[in-house]
Amino acid sequence: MALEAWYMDSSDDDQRKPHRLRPHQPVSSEELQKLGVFHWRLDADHFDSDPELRKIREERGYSYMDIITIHKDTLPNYEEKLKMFYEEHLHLDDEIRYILDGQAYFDVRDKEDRWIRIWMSKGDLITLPAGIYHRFTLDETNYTKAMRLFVGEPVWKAYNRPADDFEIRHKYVSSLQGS
Ligand code: KMT
Ligand code: NI
Repeated sequence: MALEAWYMDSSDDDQRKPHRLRPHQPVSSEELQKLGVFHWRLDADHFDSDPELRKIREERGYSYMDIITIHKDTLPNYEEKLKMFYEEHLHLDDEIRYILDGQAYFDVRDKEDRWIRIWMSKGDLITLPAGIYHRFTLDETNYTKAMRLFVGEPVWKAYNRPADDFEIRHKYVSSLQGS
């Protein structure tokens, strides 16, 4: 199953709304792959015994995992964290998220610095490459449960834009050349 993704409008209306450009401009999985964004569709009802997930984790070295429930009643400092997640930022490592329940949006910048909105729902696993500018928001349902995966000991540190001087950012930008 393909992911649903589209270019965003620039209205500063509620971040939880879809913000589809008019006319709608969808973005394909191939285009996302060129940005280094990869996607799998898995069986979230059986994530704890899913051989496909086990294989991905083994092959890619995702030794660490935890589960975060993003909802006002379960997440400490909910409002503050959501605000943080929606600040445009990058990480020095890949960001790997697997939606176990509910839904949410990940926004990533394309090569021309335009926002692409990726709609993630139950069963979607995504990897965002180290150095890509991105942000996260709940949608209008205001709830998601996500598995966070990481290679080794997790580092959640986010660097808000501008963070152009990091080597990983240079590396990421050069990886886009010619693709
Ligand atoms: C990040 O760094 O963008 C996040 O951790 C997003 C929230 S986790 C579903
Ligand atoms: Ni992030």
